[in-house]
Amino acid sequence: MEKPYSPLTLEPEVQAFWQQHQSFAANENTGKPKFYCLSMLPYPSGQLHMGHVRNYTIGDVISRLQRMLGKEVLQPMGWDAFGLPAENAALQNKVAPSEWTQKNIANMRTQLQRLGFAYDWSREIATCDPSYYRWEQWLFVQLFKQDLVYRKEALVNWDPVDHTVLANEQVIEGRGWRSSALVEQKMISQWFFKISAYADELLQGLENLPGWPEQVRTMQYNWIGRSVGAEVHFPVIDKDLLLTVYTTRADTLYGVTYLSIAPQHPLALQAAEKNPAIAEFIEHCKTGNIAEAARAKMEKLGMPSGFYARNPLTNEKLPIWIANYVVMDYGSGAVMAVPAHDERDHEFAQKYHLPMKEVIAAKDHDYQQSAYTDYGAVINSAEFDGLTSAEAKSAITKALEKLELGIEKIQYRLRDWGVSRQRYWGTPIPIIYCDKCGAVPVPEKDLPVILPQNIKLTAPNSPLPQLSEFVNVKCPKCGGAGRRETDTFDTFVESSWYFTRYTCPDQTTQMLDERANYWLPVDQYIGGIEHAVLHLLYARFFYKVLRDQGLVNTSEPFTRLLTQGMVLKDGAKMSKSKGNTVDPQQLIEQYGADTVRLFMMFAAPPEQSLEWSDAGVEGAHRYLKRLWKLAQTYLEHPTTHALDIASLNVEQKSVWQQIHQTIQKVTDDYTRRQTFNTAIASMMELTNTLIAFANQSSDNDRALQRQGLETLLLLISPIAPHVSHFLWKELGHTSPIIDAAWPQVEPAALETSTLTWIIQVNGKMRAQLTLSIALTDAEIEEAVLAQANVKKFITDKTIKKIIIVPKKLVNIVVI
Ligand code: ANZ
Ligand code: ZN
Repeated sequence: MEKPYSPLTLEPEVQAFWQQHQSFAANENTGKPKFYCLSMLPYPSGQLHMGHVRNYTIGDVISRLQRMLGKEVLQPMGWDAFGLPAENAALQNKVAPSEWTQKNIANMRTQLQRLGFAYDWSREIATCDPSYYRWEQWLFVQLFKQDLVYRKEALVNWDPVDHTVLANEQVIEGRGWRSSALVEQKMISQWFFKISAYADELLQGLENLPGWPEQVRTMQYNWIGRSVGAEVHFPVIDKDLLLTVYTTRADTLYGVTYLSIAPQHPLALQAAEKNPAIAEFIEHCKTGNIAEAARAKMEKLGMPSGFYARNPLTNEKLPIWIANYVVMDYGSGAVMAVPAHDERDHEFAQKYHLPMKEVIAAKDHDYQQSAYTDYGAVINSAEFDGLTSAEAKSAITKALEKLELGIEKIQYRLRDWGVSRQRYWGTPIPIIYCDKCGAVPVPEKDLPVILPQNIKLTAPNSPLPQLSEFVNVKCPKCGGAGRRETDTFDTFVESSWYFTRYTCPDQTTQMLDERANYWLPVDQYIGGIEHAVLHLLYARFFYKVLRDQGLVNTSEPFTRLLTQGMVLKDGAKMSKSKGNTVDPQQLIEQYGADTVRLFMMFAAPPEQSLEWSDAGVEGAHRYLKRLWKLAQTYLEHPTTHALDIASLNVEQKSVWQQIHQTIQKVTDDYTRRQTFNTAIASMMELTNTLIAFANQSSDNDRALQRQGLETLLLLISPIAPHVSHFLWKELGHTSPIIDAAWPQVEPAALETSTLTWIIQVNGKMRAQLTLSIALTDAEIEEAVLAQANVKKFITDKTIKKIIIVPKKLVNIVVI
């Protein structure tokens, strides 16, 4: 009786074997080349979703493949465990965030283990663990000493009803998510990482990342947003004061018709002192989301400040407006407005009936209708007329420099990274405030600053400021009364360096040790495209910071990046909010992990979106059953006979050839192309061939059958590791398939069995002849001389010599 394929009993057995043998513990001392394969760590929401399953299956396939290719592989897993959902759940379910998080981690760990991912679980990290975040606090203190972190006032979203700061995602259409109150912008003191100090290097480094998708590099390039422009100083009339603007279009200086400043600009605040209407307007500008994307869509609003300035070159008198579209934290918070050539200025000027002046020639363009934003020939600009935009930019900047009223300036869109969050569930910022000493970093010996645990949240704001035993501490410098910082870090801080800590998670005396330099950089990183900018940029920044602290000795953390596509159902992204999710757990319980993994890899190439299909899952399952049956059929009459290649007949030879063609194709698809779906398709074809060939009975037939079956198991084992482990053992192997070497192509098998020769007589082609490759030179000559057309040209002639150009051509020289 044939054994049925029962993944639900087989898979846990295989997993127990791996666990018992610590099969995936990574070791620094094997002498093998290393391969660090990393998937982005999940937020422990409680349940894995299909997006996770896809991401982690891709990573696992690559890891297992690299192991078989002879590498020592590190594939770790951990938890991005701080963050807002734990606080929301705590409020709703009256359970401490720590408890909720730990429970979710336990649940998701079980799910990952049930999928058979080859993680080194001994290196698991949870970012909410003090043994992890203490090193983040330690690094912050080092950076504090080196002036790479600083404190300044910055805007936050403030909910005036709940009396709490809101994250951008908690502001829904300008209102607080719980209170529905109109959100206000509030200035509070916050901590910043000086990422701008690395802007140029972050930009340059993008050139050296050929293993990254072009799209991601472009997004980072734009995000860093290097622009070369000029600072221009406009003398303010009746004041001993210059209003400085930043412009990328110095060529349009003669087209400036007004100036606009941000509502938070010092000049605006000055105007407000004497004018209640202005004060009210500035107050009004404080509502709404602080997020730049949300603000860009807002209606343009403005008010004249009552101040005027002069154009530094023309002396023209220009009104200074306060405008909501000017942001305080870019450039100098002031803009020289050129409505004829800038869209925002155009919209504003139309609304407030401000003049427009055309200074770039545009054919067939009505600048009253819309701004002409292209470059061109300069007009209406005195001695600069006729220059191109590029020429005018530099000529006008030079003229300004002479007057000391302007200077060329490089500006980055990238802002310093504000990391203070007024939330409970995060890493405490290790700072103590003292009236005498100011902000004092917590001494290293007092780290970690542990977040108070088991706090039940009763209100949406952080309980930390109310915890007097947490807040009231001595100043580390003077011993006087101090107050602990009660803000916590943005959770992006934890995810900016977690991948370095996997290399030495048990290290208790330093952040990283020499193992970091053994494993890093990550050879292959896999994650969602939604992290193209923030996470991947912050991680690159942190890595350079770690390098400059002497903790790692390379400059880029991720050599190769794969951004997996979305999982769709009926064309829409699978998501809870759309109610179109498929639960991975349920599928595993029905079909087993191998089926789910195979479906994921077969349905689409990893970078493309994957359309969910129940039929596709069924198909994957059916394939594994066919593979199973093929093995069982072979096992009815197994053999130890070695394949005798010399005696293969035509049919056997073609099977042998297909086995090796499949190895070649699958290897290329797995490694170079990373198209696992086409690899699987060719394995399926080979399976069909072997099934058709299954009932042969000679020793050589069965030896060939065995080679085919073993090859299939090896090739599919990174994708379906359980069934291949099981069958490999049934075939009689004593060491597990994970330790087997990747199959090698036999070049002889790829050679076709015949060759087509060109036959010449005295250098003229007279025939083509297809012959077996097994023929000797003498046999080839014999066959050539017997060919009818050749015969015609050599009768009555004397053969002087016969030249054989191997595998190509035979030339008969006659006289
Ligand atoms: C005059 C001008 C004329 C501009 C024109 C554009 C087109 P990038 O390229 O992103 O660096 N700007 C400067 N500071 C600003 C602020 N704080 N808030 C809002 N806008 C600001 O953008 C630089 C351009 O953005 C600058 O060049 C300035 O407008 C505006 F035909 O100056 B421009
Ligand atoms: Zn002090």
